[in-house]
Amino acid sequence: MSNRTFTMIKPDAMADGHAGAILDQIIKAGFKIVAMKQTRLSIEKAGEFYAVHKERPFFGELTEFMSSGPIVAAILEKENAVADFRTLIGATNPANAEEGTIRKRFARSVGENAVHGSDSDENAAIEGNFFFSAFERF
Ligand code: DAT
Ligand code: MG
Repeated sequence: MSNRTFTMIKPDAMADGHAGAILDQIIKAGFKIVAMKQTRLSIEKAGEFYAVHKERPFFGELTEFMSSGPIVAAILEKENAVADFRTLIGATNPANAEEGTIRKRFARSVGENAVHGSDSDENAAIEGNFFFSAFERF
């Protein structure tokens, strides 16, 4: 069990002006920000990040959406980070997300669902390395 996870504030939440409120909720939940940047994914980079989903029917929609505007990428630290962060963000589809979760509060839809959260310690490390250099995530 690692103490780090990786998140993105997705283009919908950025465009809707929710970045500040989302970061506030993350910090108040006890996560420390290890590294953070605002950036933008090309459609190719979005495809690389979500390569595990490339055979899914929504892959084109997903990569188009994720490259449609700026995002905030961050590495977060907390005991039990991966599982606790998944609980904090709620279900993939905001319609099924618990009341008070980030996706329930801020997501538009299953496709435009406000935030990413890593699903395993291994992926948290891979995803953090995708955006941040060794020096940035020290
Ligand atoms: P999560 O982001 O909760 O880990 P996932 O890994 O299954 O969910 O899917 C990655 C992203 O793909 C998800 O955040 C939004 C998009 N997505 C998933 N299922 C979808 C669907 N049925 N229709 C459209 N987009 C979908
Ligand atoms: Mg996932």
